Amino acid sequence: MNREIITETISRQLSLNENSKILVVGLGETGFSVAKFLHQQGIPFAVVDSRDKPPLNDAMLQDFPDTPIFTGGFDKTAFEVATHLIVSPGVSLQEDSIRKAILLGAKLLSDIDLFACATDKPVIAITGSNGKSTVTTMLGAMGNASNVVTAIGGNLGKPALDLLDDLVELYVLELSSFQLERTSVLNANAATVLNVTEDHMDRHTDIVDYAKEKQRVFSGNGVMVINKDDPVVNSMRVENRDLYTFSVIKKTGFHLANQQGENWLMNAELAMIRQSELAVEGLHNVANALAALALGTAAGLNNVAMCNALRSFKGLKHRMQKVGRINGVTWVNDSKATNIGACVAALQGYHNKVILIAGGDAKGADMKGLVVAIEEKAKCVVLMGKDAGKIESAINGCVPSYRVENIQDAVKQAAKLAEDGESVLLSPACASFDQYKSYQERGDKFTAAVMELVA
Ligand code: UMA
Ligand code: ADP
Repeated sequence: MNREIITETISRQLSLNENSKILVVGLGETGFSVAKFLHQQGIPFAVVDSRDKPPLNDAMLQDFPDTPIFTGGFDKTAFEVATHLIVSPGVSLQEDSIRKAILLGAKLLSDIDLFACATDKPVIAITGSNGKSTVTTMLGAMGNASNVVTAIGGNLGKPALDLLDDLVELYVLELSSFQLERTSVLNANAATVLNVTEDHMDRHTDIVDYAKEKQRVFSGNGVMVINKDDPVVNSMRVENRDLYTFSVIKKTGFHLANQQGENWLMNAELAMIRQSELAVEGLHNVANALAALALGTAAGLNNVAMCNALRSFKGLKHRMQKVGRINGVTWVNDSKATNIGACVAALQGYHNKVILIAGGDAKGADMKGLVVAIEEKAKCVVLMGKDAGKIESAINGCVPSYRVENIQDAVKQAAKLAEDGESVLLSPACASFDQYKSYQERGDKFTAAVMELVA
């Protein structure tokens, strides 16, 4: 889309123009992508970040030396004069300065709103508590295998605005509840909420509020892709909208069926691909593949190409990633399991009992949701991090538990407990931020500690 059309769309849909007083809140990846976009559009803005030295501060000073930047707190005056706030997902909308500015009449926007105004190409939007990155990546591969130039990003990888390119024919966006809660003009051609289980309870009032924000992915009039196995998602259906459903239990649009002794992923009566041909394991990944097939079909992708992409998709790092087999013990890195639902899905994939390493920052979740799966599938648990005690109290001695200081000690402890033929699973059910920069750092340190066992 050319600059004039984008300017006109932004002005019409977001009432945003060169006279607006725009405040970009947050100078991380999102804030910087917004700054680049507004600059390109010739729209002036200021930036604020509560941190003393936000990550993109230097880049901002270098690329946009004339833009006012306020750091080390939320500058009161900057918020008072703002007519529009473009708020990064890491910043809570409950922040005093934001609430006050909105009460004074400032309009709340997100980078996704800007993105939505800046493209007329098809967009697939994916949210859910778990599986977003997996399904987004599957769709990226499916699009490119269908010879459709496909760009993926959002909560995963590049911020949405950095993806904009005239050559792109299909955008696939992973969206978090934080991105969705501040977005109002997205109208994706196809969208899904993969599942809803408790997460981010430190930022949302309760699971109802969290689900409501996720539901915003369906705003507009695109195709809804609904998980029939999740009652919360199933209740999000809207009358008179194009709908695809998927299920790993029931016969519905996209489903799993046994044909002549083999499980097939089906689109109605059409057998698309055998479950055994998927390169990723676990029933949750079958659900992910069905969701991706439904979204891809809604976007008009080619059936053969979609199935070929699924055959080649080996899964992402830090998600049920086999790290190695040492002295007969298999070590698995599922550091991205940052909530209860992901940890339960990981445990459910095992036939034999495992040694589970869990703990970290529970983000306000009630750890009772882990108990049944731990009782059924864990021989014992090794617990670390801020909320280790919360898990210990929840499981109340149903299996033995061991407290450790960090991931290296967890690996040493698990190595003592594991016997030939068993598996050790890092699937923390918690975020990593209490002890590590990210789930990636936690997973990498786990892998390094496992490798040291070989040495
Ligand atoms: N922060 C402050 N003060 C500020 C601004 C931010 O303290 O003024 C803190 C936030 O509380 C947060 C951190 O800085 O702890 C980063 O916040 P940000 O909004 O600047 O983050 P970005 O760098 O823009 O990254 C965001 C997403 N991060 C979050 O939602 C926390 C990234 O998702 C996303 O990839 C990126 O935008 C591009 O779209 C990461 C994430 O952890 C992977 N997402 C959460 C998740 O998946 O569970 C939702
Ligand atoms: P997200 O982007 O939503 O965090 P990922 O694909 O990165 O999702 O996976 C995060 C965690 O959730 C991993 O531990 C993974 O094994 C698990 N997971 C993936 N898909 C599902 C699903 N459909 N249901 C439950 N857990 C899942």
